[in-house]
Amino acid sequence: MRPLKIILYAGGWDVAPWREAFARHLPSATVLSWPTDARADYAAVWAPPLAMFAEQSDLRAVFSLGAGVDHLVPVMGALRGTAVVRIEDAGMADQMIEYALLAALMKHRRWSTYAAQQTARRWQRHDARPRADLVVGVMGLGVLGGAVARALADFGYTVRGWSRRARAVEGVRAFAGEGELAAFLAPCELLVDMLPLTPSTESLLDRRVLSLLPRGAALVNVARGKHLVEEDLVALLDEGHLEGATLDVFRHEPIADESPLWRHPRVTVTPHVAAISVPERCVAQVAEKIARLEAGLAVTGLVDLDAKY
Ligand code: NDP
Ligand code: OXD
Repeated sequence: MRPLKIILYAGGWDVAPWREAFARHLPSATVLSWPTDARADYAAVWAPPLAMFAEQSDLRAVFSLGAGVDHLVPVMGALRGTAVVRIEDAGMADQMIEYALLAALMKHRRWSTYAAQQTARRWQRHDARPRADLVVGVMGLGVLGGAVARALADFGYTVRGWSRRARAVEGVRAFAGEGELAAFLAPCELLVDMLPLTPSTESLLDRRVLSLLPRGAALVNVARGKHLVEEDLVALLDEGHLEGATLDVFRHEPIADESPLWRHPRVTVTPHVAAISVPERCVAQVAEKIARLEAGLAVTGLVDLDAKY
């Protein structure tokens, strides 16, 4: 391979493990920090500044250091004509499966009911439920959502999935588009959000849509905080329409001290850890894709700049 220059920009993340992974997987490449006077061949970035792309006109591809690409929206105009490639799985699907399965098991095994009974010191047994009784809806059937839906179905839950275009996922009843949203949601006792953040998914989980879930349903948001209208969620929890919510992502991260989500008794908060990018696995994938591009071959994971995912 020709000697390559790669700009590494990790936003607010610790750059050291990424730099070390590049040294292991692309030892002949020069890894640059930004700003730099050099012209790079590739950029691997998280939340990069727009000025980077005004200076770097020789980029052959820009790699997102994560699965989501909403952090690139502010610079997408400057990326027209450049291949934008995102991380596909690289160890994140297994983490998402663990998180969703944990939430599904808690719903299935009535964890919040028993927690409330413990607070009231009430000893009351409830009937066992077969796994197939629990209907789980997964919004987004892509690399991560598709893996989650399949794993929950393999475990024995009744799983339905919703995507933009019709998708076939083994063991999963598939729905597509706005027109099928209400039918998709109607029986889902647990809704797992795995959508990307785009203009069509922003604030999608509002009072209207969440009210289409059956009474007693619970929400898991492991996708993006801006999908959810947080006040509508809190109102539906307080009114008893929703039983609980497990939230990993938020409109503003970290959440403010005064946010009601921290102290709501039926909200579980985790700090954007449902699936953490593993630098070793992500960089191995980026290095493999760079080798393909250098050889004139196609790569997967290309971002559609119009659809914004
Ligand atoms: P993909 O791009 O592979 O999949 C996206 C899915 O969402 C596709 O099935 C797509 O439909 C569907 N979709 C997009 N827009 C719409 C819409 N308007 N209506 C219905 N369906 C829609 O993404 P991944 O599975 O790799 O990742 C999903 C998201 O997970 C990321 O974008 C990121 O935001 C989040 N994430 C969160 C992490 C965390 O730690 N909390 C970690 C990693 C990712 P179609 O199949 O028709 O294209
Ligand atoms: C991602 C994330 O998009 O970590 O990869 O949220």
